[in-house]
Amino acid sequence: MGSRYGSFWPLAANDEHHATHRSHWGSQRGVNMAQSLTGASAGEVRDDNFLGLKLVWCPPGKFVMGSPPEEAGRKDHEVQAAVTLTRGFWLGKYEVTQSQYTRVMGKNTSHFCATGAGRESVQGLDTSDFPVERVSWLEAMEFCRRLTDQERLTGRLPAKWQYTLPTEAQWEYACRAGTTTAFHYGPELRDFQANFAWGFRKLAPGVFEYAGKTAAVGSFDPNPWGLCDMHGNVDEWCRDWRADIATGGLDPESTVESRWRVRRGGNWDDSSIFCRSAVRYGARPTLRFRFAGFRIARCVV
Ligand SMILES: [Ca+2]
Repeated sequence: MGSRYGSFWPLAANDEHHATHRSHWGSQRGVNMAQSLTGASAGEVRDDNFLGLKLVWCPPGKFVMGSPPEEAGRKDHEVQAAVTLTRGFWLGKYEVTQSQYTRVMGKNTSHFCATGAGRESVQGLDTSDFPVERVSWLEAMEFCRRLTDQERLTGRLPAKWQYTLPTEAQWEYACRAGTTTAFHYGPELRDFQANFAWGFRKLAPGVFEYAGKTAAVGSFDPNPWGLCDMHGNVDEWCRDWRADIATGGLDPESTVESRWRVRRGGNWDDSSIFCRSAVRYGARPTLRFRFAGFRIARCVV
């Protein structure tokens, strides 16, 4: 695993949690599921939830968060910091789609859908698999709470595990997937690699269109762990309050209230430098943007 994923250093599997879940579920039908909630290797995919939402295993490990001073487009607040994530977690392979959001929340407030203000730009398109946007941080967390409740009722989710938003550190760790360049693809983000401004979307062989809108999730190549659209498409809410700089350390999460919650990854309307792995933006948790959606994590909290 170490050689395949470059500078990624795996830690030992968390046997303590494994054992706890086995004893709790030992006499119930969830025994096999609970035993196996710890993934085996980076990139393992599960869809063991009522949405069939695909989740990718991100193993425990260490990485350097932030960007080096020489990175093009780098901001001062992207100070590099060593991070250790002591527990593995599952992260959505894709951004949450409009159909998934509607099933859980009973509404679709997206700009780019048949009932949204941007309906003309998606006329004739089925946007079910487009990422949901115009969701606030609070609504994203409510989605996670409802999914958690539902999965606990079915016995698929042990008490210590939750669906939630990833921390900023988890997000960047998963985005990089062992890479240290500005993008998981390398030092540049090129056309046809992501949905970003001045990138182009391939509609058919030889036919290209400037996007200017969201694209169906998974329209572009995944990163080394199989995660799609970490660069561009929609900005993704993270769980943390946005601190001035990321401090690193063990399982970091900024819980000190500030004005903003963190948004990561850039969006369809950003130029490539705003889609870099290290870019850290934020917004008030009540705001909705046609630029911002989310992907979910399943982890021990
Ligand atoms: Ca994205």
